[in-house]
Amino acid sequence: MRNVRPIFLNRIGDKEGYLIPIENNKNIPFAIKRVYYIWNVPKGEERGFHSHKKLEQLLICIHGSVKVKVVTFSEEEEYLLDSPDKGLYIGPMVWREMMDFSEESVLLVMASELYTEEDYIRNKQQHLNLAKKYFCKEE
Ligand code: T46
Repeated sequence: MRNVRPIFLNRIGDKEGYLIPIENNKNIPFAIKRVYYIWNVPKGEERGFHSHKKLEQLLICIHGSVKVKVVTFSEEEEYLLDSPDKGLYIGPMVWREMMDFSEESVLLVMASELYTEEDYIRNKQQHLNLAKKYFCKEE
């Protein structure tokens, strides 16, 4: 799917435990300007419901699991993030919804830009219109 791809993060270590380094423009396709994490999400709660005009992000569920639904305008996919070595890259103009947070899950997100509400599209119809223009221009 355009602007979305799973990224497998190589773990280092064995019996002594694991370590995963994340390096700008090396195993992820952007430079990190911001990191945040989401946890303590009550059972049944859903988050997201927006897209971003420019922002690129990498999502990793470092504890527990979460489902992420992603939508451009013509394509829709669902990913299960259930391991610290499974990353999900989400680029611009992709609607995302996060659901089925397991108890005690922690979703870690690395972002290419500082936070600004101006980059958000929080209306689904507006997203679909803008995403159609964005992806059709690319073809
Ligand atoms: C995304 C998914 C995966 C800040 O003040 N700074 C920040 O860096 C962020 C991310 C949020 N906020 C504020 C904005 C809202 O008042 O925190 C509040 C909750 O944010 P939001 O409702 O956007 O959270 P989610 O979980 O729906 O979405 C977040 C990110 O905003 C979004 O970019 O892709 O996680």
